[in-house]
Amino acid sequence: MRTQVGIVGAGPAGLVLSHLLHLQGIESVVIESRSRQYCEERVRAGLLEQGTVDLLIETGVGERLKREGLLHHGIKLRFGRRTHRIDFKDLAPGRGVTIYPQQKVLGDLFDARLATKGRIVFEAEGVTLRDFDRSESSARPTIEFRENGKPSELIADYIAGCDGFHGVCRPSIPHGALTVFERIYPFGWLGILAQAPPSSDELIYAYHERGFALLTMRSPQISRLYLQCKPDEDINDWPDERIWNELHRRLESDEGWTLTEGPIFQKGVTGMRSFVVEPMQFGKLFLAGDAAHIVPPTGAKGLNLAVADVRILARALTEFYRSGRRDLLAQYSTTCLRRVWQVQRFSWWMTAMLHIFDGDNPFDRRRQTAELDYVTTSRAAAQTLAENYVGLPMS
Ligand code: FAS
Ligand code: PHB
Repeated sequence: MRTQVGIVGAGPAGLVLSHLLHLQGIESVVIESRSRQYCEERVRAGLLEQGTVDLLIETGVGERLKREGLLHHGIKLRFGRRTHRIDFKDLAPGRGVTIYPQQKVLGDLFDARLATKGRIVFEAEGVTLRDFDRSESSARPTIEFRENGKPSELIADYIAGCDGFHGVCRPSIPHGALTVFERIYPFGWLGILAQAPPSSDELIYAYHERGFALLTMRSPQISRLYLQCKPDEDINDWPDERIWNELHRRLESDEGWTLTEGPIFQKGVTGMRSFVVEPMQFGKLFLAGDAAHIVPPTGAKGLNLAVADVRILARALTEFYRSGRRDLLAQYSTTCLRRVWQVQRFSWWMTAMLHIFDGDNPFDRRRQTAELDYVTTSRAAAQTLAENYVGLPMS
């Protein structure tokens, strides 16, 4: 097969890129190792920044998002059994966040790509890359894979590595050509989906001596809740009753608020890390999304950062095919990394402010409480949180 842009991975990064390129008349083929059903059933992010929502709506894949997305103009911080609201209408006018599951974002994009005869190879096996590491025009970047057991290859002008943290694209880059920046947190998140109407109209981030807790949602009928846990926590040690007991304790308040329980139909544990590789490109291979960087989910930035990367990559590829300009392609990594580090800073800050770190002394607890007190009483501090949370303006 021959195409202009070969994309590895049908997550938010790969599908948004393929969609944006299509709108510019640029051909792409997406190579995905899983089935469509698996991709659409994988429970991941649920919160979209204003910029992500605007892009999906502007580019014609926002109909269901407009109908079903839950627009929020604030979040709540809970500590010391009291709740404090961060008001986006006041602190980041015109910008909010929207609760809309990642699975549905992918579903909308799959529908759009396939409706316009977009080529997506599902269940591709043994994906490997070659000849991407030379920038000469003679280079023939190639993605090799097996489709239905049959060896196949896709030759492209450029390859976009959108295959997530555990993909093959980043490891395909010669060792030493990339610099890795990483911080692994001494805790994880135990997340549940429950058939229970959300007990709050906005997200509640709770700081508690027993550990962090987050109340979020997927719809007016489905709650999503997270608990700070050990990084290697065994989910079998958490029967539903224990999960609800712990959530009640960590989300406790003196404001006459109660948490509504319901049947838990999904639960899992995810580890937490901050991770960045530099540069985000090598020869004719461009890394985007989780393939290049991971943020702890406390700031709800993972999916949004993936979309921000491919917005920049699509613009650079469009300029190349339109005018032969290569400068935007050459600047791709530098342009992305500015936002990546801003988002890394915010996600680390939210994580450090709201989680209990093992072995930290009482000084840290007082410091964290003082930080929460400052963020919820200083307009300047609250505005900093708000503008980062709704999403920094796109470059
Ligand atoms: P993705 O990982 O989404 O997509 C990569 C795609 O590449 C996948 O479809 C994969 O199957 C495919 N692939 C992998 N290897 C391949 C290979 N060798 N060949 C071909 N295809 C290959 N973010 C939040 O903001 N809030 C959350 O609550 C949240 N929860 C998360 C929970 C989990 C368990 C994880 C892992 C992430 C979570 N995230 C969350 C972050 C998440 O949303 C990611 O940032 C987002 O999916 C990144 O999108 P992509 O870069 O497209 O990578
Ligand atoms: C989610 O809805 O899954 C979610 C929301 C906010 C976060 C993390 C996850 O910070």
